[in-house]
Formats: sequence, C-alpha cells, structure tokens
Amino acid sequence: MKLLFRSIYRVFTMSKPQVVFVLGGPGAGKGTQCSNIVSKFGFVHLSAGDLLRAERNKPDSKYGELIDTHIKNGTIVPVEVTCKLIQNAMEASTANRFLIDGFPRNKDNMTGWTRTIGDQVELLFVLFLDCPEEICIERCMKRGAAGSGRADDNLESLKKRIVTFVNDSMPIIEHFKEKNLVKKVEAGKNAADVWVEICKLFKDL
Ligand code: UP5
Ligand code: MG
Repeated sequence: MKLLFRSIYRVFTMSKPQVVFVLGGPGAGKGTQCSNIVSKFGFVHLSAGDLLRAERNKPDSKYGELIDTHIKNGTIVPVEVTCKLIQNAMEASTANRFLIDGFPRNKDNMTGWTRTIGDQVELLFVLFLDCPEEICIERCMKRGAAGSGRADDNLESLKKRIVTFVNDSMPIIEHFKEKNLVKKVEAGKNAADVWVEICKLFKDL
C-alpha cells in the first residue's frame, strides 16, 4: 500500500524509486560489492537470497519448506514468493535507491517482476559481476568450510547452482544486454580491484 501512495506522490514529483539489479553466478561477489555500494553511494541493499533465507527461518512461514528445497537444489523459488518479499522490503524503506541482488534470475522472475512492480520503479541498469565458474565454486566452498552455515555451500548444491545460473539466469542477462542495460565488471579479481571498477559505474549517478 505504501508503495502505491509513493507511486501516486511520484506521479506529481515525476520520480520513481531507482533500482539496480545485481546479477552474477554463486560467489561472484554480489553481496560483498553491494555492501561497498551501500557504504559509499547510499543505496539500500535487498538480497533476494537473504530475504528468502529470512522467510524460511520464520517458524510460522508457509513457504519455509518450499524455499529450503529450492535453495538446497539450487533451483529458483516461484516469483510470487520472492517478489512479495522484495516489494515488502521496498515498502518498509524510505529510501529511493535500491540494489536488488540476485534477482531476476529466470523468465518466471522477469514476468512476475514486470507484472507486479516493473513500471513503478526506474531500472537504472544491471550490474553483471562476471566471474569464472571455478572461482565461484572455490569462493563458496571456502565460505562453507569457514562455517557460513549456508545449506547450499557444498559441492553438490554448487554444481546445481552453476547449472541454474548458466541455463536460467544467463538468458536474463542477455535479455537486458539487448536493451543496452548491462554494465559488466570482471569479478574474478580481488575484491578491491573489482570495487574500483564498480565505483566508476556509480560515481556519476
Ligand atoms: N568473495 C567475494 N568477492 C571476492 C573476491 N573478489 N575475491 C575473493 N573472495 C571474494 O561472496 C562469496 C564469498 O566469496 C564470500 O566468502 C566473500 O567473502 C568472497 P558473496 O559476496 O557472498 O557473493 P554472492 O555473489 O553474493 O554469492 P551468493 O552465494 O550469495 O550467490 P548466490 O546467487 O548463489 O546466492 P543467493 O543468496 O543470491 O541465492 C541463493 C539461492 O536462493 C538460489 O540458489 C536460489 O535457490 C534462491 N533464490 C531464488 O530462488 N530466487 C531469487 O530471486 C534469489 C535466490
Ligand atoms: Mg549473496
């Protein structure tokens, strides 16, 4: 509802909430770099994965089991669930600029987003963190070994996450590329070097 009022307000002020989608394979550094962007450029970070894990952890959630199964299998939760969580988080915020991390990651996500939120926001661009598969796996395995507690930081889930990324998420990135909306950063380098490249994309917004 708040988003609706805000939308009405923005009809008069001509401004909509601004969104950057942050996409990339598992362990590409989406969360790490989003934290940097929040600190330096004042965006609000909404990680679809974090929102889903928080929902799964609620004892009374009717989606807990569904989310858990998808996360362990590296498959994608139906958009109705994810989009609602993103929408609620946006409505709960007074901010005007959002990083939406790890979404949209398949066709179902795209359709659902376009149907429910699409026109109410201004999509600035898509930040694509392009990271080689073996580095993605190495980073997530290392994080798992250090005790991340994530149910999907194991080799079996990771292989599935990579397959989903290649088959389902890359076509979405291609779709945005055709619309000239993708800004790609080589994400296999060390975090500080990746950050230097990202700063160049955000400094004049
Ligand atoms: N690290 C980061 N950058 C580094 C660098 N440059 N050099 C060396 N190390 C670096 O980083 C991962 C690890 O690498 C960390 O230990 C970090 O210190 C280090 P992180 O910043 O967390 O990378 P990120 O890309 O965020 O990796 P993440 O594992 O979160 O990506 P996923 O896309 O796999 O996970 P997400 O949480 O988005 O989704 C999990 C699951 O939720 C999905 O598989 C899916 O089942 C479900 N999901 C949906 O169904 N729908 C959605 O919309 C979203 C998720
Ligand atoms: Mg993440």
